Amino acid sequence: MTHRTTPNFIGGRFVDPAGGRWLDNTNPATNALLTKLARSGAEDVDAACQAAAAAQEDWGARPPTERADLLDAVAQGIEARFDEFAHTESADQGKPVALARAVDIPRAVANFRFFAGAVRHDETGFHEMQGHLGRGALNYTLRRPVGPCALITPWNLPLYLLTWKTAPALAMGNTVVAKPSEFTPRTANLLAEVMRDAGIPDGVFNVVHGLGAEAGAPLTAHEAIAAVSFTGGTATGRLVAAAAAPAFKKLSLELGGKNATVIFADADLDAALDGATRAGFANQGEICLCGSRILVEDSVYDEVVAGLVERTNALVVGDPKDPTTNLGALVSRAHRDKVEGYIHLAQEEGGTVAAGGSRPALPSPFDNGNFLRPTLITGLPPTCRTATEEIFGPVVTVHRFSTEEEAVAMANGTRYGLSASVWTSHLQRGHRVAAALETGLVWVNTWLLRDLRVPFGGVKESGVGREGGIHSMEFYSELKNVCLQL
Ligand code: NAD
Ligand code: 6OD
Repeated sequence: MTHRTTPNFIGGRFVDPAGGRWLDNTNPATNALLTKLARSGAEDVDAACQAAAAAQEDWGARPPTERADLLDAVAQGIEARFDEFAHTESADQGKPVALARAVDIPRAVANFRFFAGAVRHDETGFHEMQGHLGRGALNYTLRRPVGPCALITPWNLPLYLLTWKTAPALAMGNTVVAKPSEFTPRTANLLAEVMRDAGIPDGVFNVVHGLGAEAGAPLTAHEAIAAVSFTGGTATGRLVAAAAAPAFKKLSLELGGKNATVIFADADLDAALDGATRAGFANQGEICLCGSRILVEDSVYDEVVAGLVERTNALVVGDPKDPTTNLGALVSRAHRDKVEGYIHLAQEEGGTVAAGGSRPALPSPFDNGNFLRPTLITGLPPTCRTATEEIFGPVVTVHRFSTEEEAVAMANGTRYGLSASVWTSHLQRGHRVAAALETGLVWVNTWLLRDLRVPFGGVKESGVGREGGIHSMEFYSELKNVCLQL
């Protein structure tokens, strides 16, 4: 049987990798071969960067309204192929099609519409200087593109995160070379088709596929690249930062997390239980914002654990195409092995598996997929490895606290600082705890409620910089102040 290939997209054309090498790409739900993926190297990266550099001047000089109209056309193009995008994303990643339909693909559309609107309404600064001896000055600020941007993205929310970077980069007049995750490459190529059909000029959007070390590393280091926006693991982020720093490239890093869900006794417990379960297991727990540590106040601990066990056991794991499925497959066998390793480690560290803990029994062909039941672990010290290292799968630990101070100290007790959610009906406490948490994002009585205008990013080892709204626009542009003596 021959398989379709997933080539690179360079200068407006789909092209095979220069070295003629391909990677097998499989469906996580069955491990059947999906596609042969371009295994690119420095030569392909160079071609993509040259194409981006050649297109930069024209794209950057176009009026923002023209770029915005094209971004709206891209949004429309994704909508026109909505089902194809949703099914492709699910087959690549393992997530339920229903989740791709509800979250990933609508968010990709929203990313283009949002940044089209944002660039149409963009304003820059004006500072009048009162005259000295009657001679004043006017300062006004121009916004200019940065130049070709490298956008490197992970496998958990492939199109969602690729478009979260691509839309503002293009809106601000930059050309792009994207390096999607080698595990989830195909929606990037669908996006390339949509870009081409929408009339995005050749060379403005390029995609190079392949392994991080072979394609991502030369891309980050390429001399034509002026800015690097990376989302992925903290260890990879360190390599990307080291490669970008010597050339003083602009750098945005969105990295790992080990986020706390903090439940106080005064919370609406039904809402908190629903929220904590969703935060723990959405997208198989493969979201950097997932609440993988649930901290519960002493007096309601038993009730909360019972509620969590009931809700966790009720989640359906299996065929991603079945609309009743809550959790699909983990992205790869290796990743499932890693996540299972943490379940074993948790037991060695003294934890008790209160729900899940094993693979589900599924019919063929899903018996060959990378499935794992959603798992709750109790009885672990909050400082142990299972409770402080990023697992990035459907494994959640539950811990008890007795005071607000203890809850905050526990929540802050990891090297990460991406997000948290706090569940309480005490208004003052909600604000107080939100202010004390060492994270870039805090949700109170909700989780993953996103407004695309707000700053998004982490502190500590969860990242550097902010994306979203004006923060993305600032990252993907350079400000130039002009001071005019009157
Ligand atoms: P990863 O770091 O392994 O890979 C991310 C991307 O980087 C991939 O495209 C990969 O090919 C590429 N890459 C790998 N080595 C590289 C190198 N040396 N130079 C340049 N590029 C390289 O991450 P992953 O396993 O795909 O994703 C999971 C991780 O991403 C988790 O840690 C998760 O928390 C994190 N993540 C963070 C956010 C956020 O917004 N903070 C969002 C999603 C995922
Ligand atoms: O919602 C977003 O904008 C965003 N960047 C989410 C990242 C999720 C990480 O897995």
